[in-house]
Amino acid sequence: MALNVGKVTLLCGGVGGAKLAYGLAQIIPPADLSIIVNTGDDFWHYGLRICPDVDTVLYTLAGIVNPATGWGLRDESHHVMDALRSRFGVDPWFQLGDADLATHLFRTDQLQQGATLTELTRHQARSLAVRATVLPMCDEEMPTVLDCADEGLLDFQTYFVRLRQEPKIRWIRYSNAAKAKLSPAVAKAIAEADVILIAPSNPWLSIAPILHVPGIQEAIRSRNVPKVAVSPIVAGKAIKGPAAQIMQQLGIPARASSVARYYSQWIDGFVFDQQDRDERQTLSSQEIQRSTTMDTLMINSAAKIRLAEEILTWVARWN
Ligand code: FO1
Repeated sequence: MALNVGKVTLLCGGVGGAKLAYGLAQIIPPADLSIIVNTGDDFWHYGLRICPDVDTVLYTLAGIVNPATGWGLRDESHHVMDALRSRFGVDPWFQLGDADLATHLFRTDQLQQGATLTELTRHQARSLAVRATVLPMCDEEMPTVLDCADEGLLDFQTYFVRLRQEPKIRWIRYSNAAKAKLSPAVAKAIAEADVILIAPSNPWLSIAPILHVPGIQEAIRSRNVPKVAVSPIVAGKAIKGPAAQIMQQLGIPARASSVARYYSQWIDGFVFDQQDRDERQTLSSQEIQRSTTMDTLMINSAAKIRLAEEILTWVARWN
């Protein structure tokens, strides 16, 4: 089903957000879809610039993502990581597949030649025949840093992958935000959107970094169009990853309504999962004007497309 709701701009993180991006890409013309992707997870590793969420979104839209993990490439080999381990005794705790390494080599080389992340991501998208506009949240490095109870300050991937999200988070820093700028491409995607969506990504690790790019909150608030977030919390648990555990550590009740309240200053609609009908009743229309329930679990391609359709059909009825 093709839906005519105009231009849609999605804010998203990696695996979970990419699923909704995929659903949207199947039902709206590519020229009408922009995806602003978190780059707070990005880091330098073996001298290479790695942008996990941007790559996850691109690989997902291109249909070449590893279905078992939701990140990396399908049918991937790992000769380089194996050689690092066997020849040099290095622990390849962050697994970079051989073909995926080509992405990081290309990106690093382009950055060193003076390309911006936005420009080279456009190049990457073109090479993968991805026609939707995929935008890094900004061109500057803005690493998310976790302040943890026992370990102190940890960079994102050390916390997330190396330490398996076990450290107890005390605080999250969206570092370098003061030096980041709203890129013209991100400003345009927000200014021209007829609908702004927030994917069911981790609010504190994936969406908050985007919202900390200077000027982006004002840009979103200034738009008088439907602005809708989809809950990443279902029945008190995160669909994927440590969102619920982080909420508890930060003293926030691990409930979908907490996420709705966190987003309430930017959005006017919230999608709860169908399992959270009771939870929805706890949210007043003063807090968020509109809310609804849907099956948000996106367990296969059909479910991703169905959720995208239901969200856009819902907002199309607002006027
Ligand atoms: N996640 C893991 O749990 N282990 C890995 O070794 C790993 C490698 C990796 C390589 C490239 C890439 O684009 C993503 C990768 N991820 C890996 C996923 C990534 O760490 C996280 O899922 C995101 O940063 C959170 O959105």
